[in-house]
Amino acid sequence: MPETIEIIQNKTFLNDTLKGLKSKPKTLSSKYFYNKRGDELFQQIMKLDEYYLTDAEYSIFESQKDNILKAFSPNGEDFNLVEFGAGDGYKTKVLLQHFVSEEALFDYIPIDISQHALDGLAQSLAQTIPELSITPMQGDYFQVLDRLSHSSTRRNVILFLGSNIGNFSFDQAQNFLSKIREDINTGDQLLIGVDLKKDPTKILAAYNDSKGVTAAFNMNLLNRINEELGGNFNLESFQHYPFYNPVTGECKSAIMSLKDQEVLIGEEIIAFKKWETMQTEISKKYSTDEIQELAEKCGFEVRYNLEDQNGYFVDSIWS
Ligand code: AVI
Repeated sequence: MPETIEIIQNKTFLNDTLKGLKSKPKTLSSKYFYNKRGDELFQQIMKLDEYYLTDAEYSIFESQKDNILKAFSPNGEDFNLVEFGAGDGYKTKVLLQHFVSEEALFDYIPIDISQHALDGLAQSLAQTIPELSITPMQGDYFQVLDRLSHSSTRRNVILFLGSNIGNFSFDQAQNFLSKIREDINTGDQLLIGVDLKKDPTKILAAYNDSKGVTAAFNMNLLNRINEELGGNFNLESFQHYPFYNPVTGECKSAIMSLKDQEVLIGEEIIAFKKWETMQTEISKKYSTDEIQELAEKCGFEVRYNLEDQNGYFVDSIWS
């Protein structure tokens, strides 16, 4: 990465961090989870038994891949399959493999801010599904979507998987989805993976696994501040603390101070009271009625809700 870009990114990280830690209650932004170590830990989380979300969505794709293709292309029409934040494509490959074997006419367009992530995905897909037509696009989701909507005559089908929508509050989700609605054309569709409200014990276990991987993922944010912003957080004096509110469906992850203490970040001193928290992430769960409400508020119509056999997760197809 060129040095000037790195300096600007560090400055934004520093400004966001200090702003969050000076607000009441204290917050840290979850977008900074994903450095190299954070990516590795998230990969491990997705393989945990307690983190049921990945398996649930995978099983929906396995069992409904044919119905999904029919929903996207009822009469064999060609389309762009546009994925927001494709990651390693583990679940998407189930659909891609099926669509290719059915000789569907589509181009797979993964969008990601990280060129590195896109290169890795393209390489692995070239090996596993060599017949796939793939056009990775690096950049901001909305800029790329806007470009596609104006330059391509094909219908766009957008994938936003893995309960990524849950990392927004309801209002933020509404803004994000309304922006998608503004950028797409009539006939385009959206498939969105949403984690459903369920037994609170099940949800909490997913964010407080017995191996402590999620705790390490959350606390890695403090390591990152130490390493990149000259912080001196002592990780022993803080604790991962997730909590779930079944009324709002919000599972929030926080980091709690275990004593009165002061932490240095660059040249700033931040004071913590014993038991004080920094909220780091929101992972919101929805009921199917709330999904309906969200879709309608953003100008979409829910066409299908595809659930896994346990009723944990839904892939909702909107037009
Ligand atoms: C990426 N996102 C949907 C995950 C979630 O479930 O909110 C991130 C995560 N945080 C802790 N575990 C997983």
